[in-house]
Amino acid sequence: MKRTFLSGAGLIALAALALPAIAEDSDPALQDVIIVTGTRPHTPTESSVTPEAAPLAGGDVTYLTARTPGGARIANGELSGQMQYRGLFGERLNLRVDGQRLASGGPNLMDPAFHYAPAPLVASVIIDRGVSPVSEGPGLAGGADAVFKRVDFSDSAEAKLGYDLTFGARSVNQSFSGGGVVGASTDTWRFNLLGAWEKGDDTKYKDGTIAGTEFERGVFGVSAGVKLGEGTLSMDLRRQNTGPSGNPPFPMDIRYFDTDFARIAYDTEIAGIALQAEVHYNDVEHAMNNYDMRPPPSAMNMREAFASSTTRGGSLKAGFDAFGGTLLTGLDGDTVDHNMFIVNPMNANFYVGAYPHITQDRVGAFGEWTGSLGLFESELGLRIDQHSYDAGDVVLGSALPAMPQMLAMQFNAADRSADDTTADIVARFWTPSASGLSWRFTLARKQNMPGYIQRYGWLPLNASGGLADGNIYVGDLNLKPETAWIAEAGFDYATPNMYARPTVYLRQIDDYIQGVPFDATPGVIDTPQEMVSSMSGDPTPLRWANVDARLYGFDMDFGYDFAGPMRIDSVLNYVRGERRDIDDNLYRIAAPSLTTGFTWDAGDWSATFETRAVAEQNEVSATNSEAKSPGYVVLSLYGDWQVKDGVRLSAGVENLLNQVTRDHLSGYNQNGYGDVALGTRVPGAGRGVFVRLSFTG
Ligand SMILES: [Cu+2]
Repeated sequence: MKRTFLSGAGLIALAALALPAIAEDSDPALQDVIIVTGTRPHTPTESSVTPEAAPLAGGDVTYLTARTPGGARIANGELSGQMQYRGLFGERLNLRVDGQRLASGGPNLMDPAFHYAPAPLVASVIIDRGVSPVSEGPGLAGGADAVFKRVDFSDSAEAKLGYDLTFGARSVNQSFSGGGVVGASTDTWRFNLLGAWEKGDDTKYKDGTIAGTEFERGVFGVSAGVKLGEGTLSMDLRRQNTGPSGNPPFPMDIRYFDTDFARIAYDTEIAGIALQAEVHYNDVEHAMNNYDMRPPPSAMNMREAFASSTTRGGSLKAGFDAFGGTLLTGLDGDTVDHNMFIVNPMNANFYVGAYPHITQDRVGAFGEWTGSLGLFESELGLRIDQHSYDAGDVVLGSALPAMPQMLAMQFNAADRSADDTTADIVARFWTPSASGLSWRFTLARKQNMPGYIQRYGWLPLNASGGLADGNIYVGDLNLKPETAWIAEAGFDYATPNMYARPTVYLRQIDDYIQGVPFDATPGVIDTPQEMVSSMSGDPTPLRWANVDARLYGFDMDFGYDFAGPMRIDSVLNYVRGERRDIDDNLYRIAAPSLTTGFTWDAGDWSATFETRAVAEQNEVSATNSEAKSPGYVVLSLYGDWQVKDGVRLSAGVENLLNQVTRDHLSGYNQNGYGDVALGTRVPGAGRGVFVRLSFTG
């Protein structure tokens, strides 16, 4: 198996502390741990997964991150999966696509960050264990970076071709995916093209077809770098076109996303100070509707929504030796513009400026020190961000009734601009590995700004940043930032034939933003908002509010390599989310799960029998009218063959027994086509085979 170690700035020191047996040793047994569980114990502060490491479950890398300790997948569509990490998801996680932060375009996160990281392009996903370092930007707790494949600088002056391509197919939805990078490099320049194409039909399961699971996505771009004197200049350009792709748990499906990415960075070193300057840009254009991929409603109720977002950002970082360690300092910031309007294609007078040119500006500064403190290695970080935000004027068409017209007038008359300051403090400690054992402790205070949906939702709408709970929501201009107080402890233990990495954690979140009953008399239609919401089919809308919450849990991965070719690898997850201000649970929290792979490893080929057992979830949110879900067990069989140097074949059967699974995080079906009853949880894929072929050179 090809192994690429990615070490970002400041991580070189950490890499030296990585568990030697697993991270650097070439013992094939332990190396293959990665193949089965999809996890690669990396450093005390990070772990990573590679797309090659797991069955081909789909093009969405959130299928992959769901296989890691603390991970789960919020399934809002084949290309709209959100990573959940230790109970948090959506914009609370600090997600990066090839190092770049971005604002999603869809008000229901139909394009969550990893929508822009198609599996054929991804070299690995690096997960910040527990909490993200402050140097990677704000975020309420953890985060992850989907690192793209690249033809990197070589160590010779002679130009050399390079490629890393992956092709896959699955029978369960007749899907094809293919792509990767092709390019050339020397020790002073590098250049590669990148591209991917994925297309699939509706997914089948035991009882028929799951409507609205078809998808289509293409990406193309370039990545280049050149060494100039003491520095390196690099550039990435990319366009992604997502075609019609379904979202069964939402009231609409994707018609398209047309999204551009650009990034230019310069790295250098002056007088012992490592410097990086970077600017980035991304622009999302999106359309979705409620009639192309599902039974069309009456002409009066046909809707198409157009959304866009533009992010412009940059950062300047400096790293140098200080106080017996390394200090990384920096300034960063971005400005985001969101716009969304809704039309009725059958009525030219129906126009709603639902989120009118909302701007979110941020400027931040941070310092992050890494070094030894007594028995511990440590990372101590502080960041301060200054935020300002505003919204434009709502414009409404004449077809809209009096109530929305009145709400729009109130919104336009209100003061919509304000400022906030957030402060993040992170302290991570770990002991150098001794006899394979390394202890880890984290204490942090992290803050997160309210999203634009939560703040500026003047019109009662079924838009919630992807919660897909069926509720209509109303925003609040006076929301405060969320504040999480985090404590985590665990250890990494590895010997030549076993490993275990357990973690316990507690996250106390003040001012957690979630829906609450609109007023003291829910169901009594005595406000314009409830009237509008009721006309849209929900007489009991929710209002975004600051509440108090707590998340806690336990997760671990562990494995044992028996004498001979047998090996076992497991991932165990348990997380609880509850309200502290009232007796209720948090919404859409993953059920406890245990995934175990039994692997026969014969050197250049291996075969794995995998069981995934998921418990029922009874700890549901009454506020969000969340339904309980039953437990399930899925069996899979897959294998991996290193055909020859640079050619690798994987194949397998998913869901061997063709079970009907209804995962707690899969969302309630709103698509009237197909065989899944409306309002029931969207089932997982039925039995199917997959093949995947990889070429590297
Ligand atoms: Cu959308």
